[in-house]
Amino acid sequence: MEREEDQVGAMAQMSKSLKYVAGAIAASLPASAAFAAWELNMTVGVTELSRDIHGLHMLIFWICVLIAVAVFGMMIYSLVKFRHSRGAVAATFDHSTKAEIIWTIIPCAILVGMAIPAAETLIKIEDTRDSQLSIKVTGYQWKWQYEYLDKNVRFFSTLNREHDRARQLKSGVDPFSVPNYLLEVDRPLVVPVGAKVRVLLTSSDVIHAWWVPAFGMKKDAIPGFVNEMWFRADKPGTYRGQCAELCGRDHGFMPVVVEVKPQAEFDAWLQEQQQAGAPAAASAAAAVTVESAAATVAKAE
Ligand SMILES: [Cu+2]
Repeated sequence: MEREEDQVGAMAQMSKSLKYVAGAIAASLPASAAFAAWELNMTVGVTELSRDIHGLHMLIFWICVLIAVAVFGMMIYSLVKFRHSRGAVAATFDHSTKAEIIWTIIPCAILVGMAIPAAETLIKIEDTRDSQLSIKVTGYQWKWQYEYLDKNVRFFSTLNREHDRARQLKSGVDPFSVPNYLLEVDRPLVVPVGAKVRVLLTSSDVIHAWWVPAFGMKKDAIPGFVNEMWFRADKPGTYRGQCAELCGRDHGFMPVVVEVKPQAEFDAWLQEQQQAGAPAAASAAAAVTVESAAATVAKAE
């Protein structure tokens, strides 16, 4: 009797742990818009690269479908047509140069046919030349820092406070009542529409990965290294993503939000940021001047 109870207890314990494991797996899955809508296919996205990547993905997919239909069709046909009950007799030859040539040339041609468009897209992805804007993105545990190079604008982007509160255990806030739950920040990255934006990725602590699914691009931010990527968004809007590298305890709480604005609105925003940051920059410059003056005085003494 006691044993039975033990068993029941152990089973209950096991199903509880299974629930935790399932919960952990569910929590670690990316909460992208595509996933939320239960779409099976990749999303097309809003950038030149994401469309190219989607086009390449569909091309390779249909080539694979054709191969599968041809190979399985031939197999099923042969199995049915040449079955033993219909008196089929196995061939006796053990080598065919002709067959070997055919089954070498056809797959090679298919692979070359796939490699050409794939290489074209890969080269395009790596080509960061002629960008209109360069932004340095630094990953921190657990936030992002954006620096507009040569524009004197730099800020941190952190998980929105309301969302941070909602995620706390016993916060009393129903996460389902929070729009874009855990995909909202205090200060989003702002970029102009139609501009080629070069992103320089690095990290100050551990490996992170900057990812916006609608842009089709994801790259690691590694301490001590600078990775490069680019995107050109052709539709204004707000695009959301997440850190895609298991970077520590709060890995799930460092979202990426990008606002794509028309050029004029972006210029106004940039100017506003520059003005807001100007006093700090000026005082920093003044501090440097004072320091160097002090050093000169010290040297003279
Ligand atoms: Cu991270």
